[in-house]
Amino acid sequence: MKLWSYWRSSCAYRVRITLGLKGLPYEYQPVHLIRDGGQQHRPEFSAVNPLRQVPALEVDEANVTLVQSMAIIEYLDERYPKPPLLPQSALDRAHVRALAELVNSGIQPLQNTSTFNELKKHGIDHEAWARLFITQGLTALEQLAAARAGAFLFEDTVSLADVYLVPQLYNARRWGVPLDAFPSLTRADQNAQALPAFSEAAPEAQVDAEPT
Ligand SMILES: N[C@@H](CCC(=O)N[C@@H](CS)C(=O)NCC(=O)O)C(=O)O
Repeated sequence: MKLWSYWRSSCAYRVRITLGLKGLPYEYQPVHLIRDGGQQHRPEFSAVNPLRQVPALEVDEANVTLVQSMAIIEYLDERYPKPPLLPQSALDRAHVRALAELVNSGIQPLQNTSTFNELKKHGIDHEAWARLFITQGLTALEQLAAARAGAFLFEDTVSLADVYLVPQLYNARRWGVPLDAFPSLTRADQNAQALPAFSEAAPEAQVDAEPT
């Protein structure tokens, strides 16, 4: 398999974690989201993903390239079911998907590179914007998760929710969001980061990582 990725992309980070959890080897194809005006805008990449975003994953069947982290991760979970990323019951699966979706559609799009570029054009402080929406989102995530959180965001087993949480907390730290008010989130993050699939997927561990 081949993963189009950028070391600091939280969305590609989710797929890297999943590939690690499933024990799947892959080729890493860097797409620099800043350099040259953003390599995601090159025709060879927009042919892969018309929305010009990483991740994209070329899978090893039917010469297909998948886009959208949720679709990619659910595909990997269905095709390589061990360890499962979703719980047994339909109700629990809905809860775990809601936790992941809160990050996927409720936080990350508001702190995306293209969003920041537009804010800058309008003279808006994108860092304050990022802190505001990440804080609001994580506050909601803590409330939604707390009752059923354990060692991980859903009970005591790694799930899709942790795959979305850890990269989002990486971004929160990057933009200086205080995390003291989110004990369920930080506990799950700490336990997940102790696992090789998470530490090996970390931005700083990627071949295209840059000094910060
Ligand atoms: N919903 C998409 C979002 C993908 C996305 O926003 N990717 C970001 C990096 S995390 C990106 O490539 N941004 C490029 C840009 O905004 O120009 C997914 O989960 O895959």
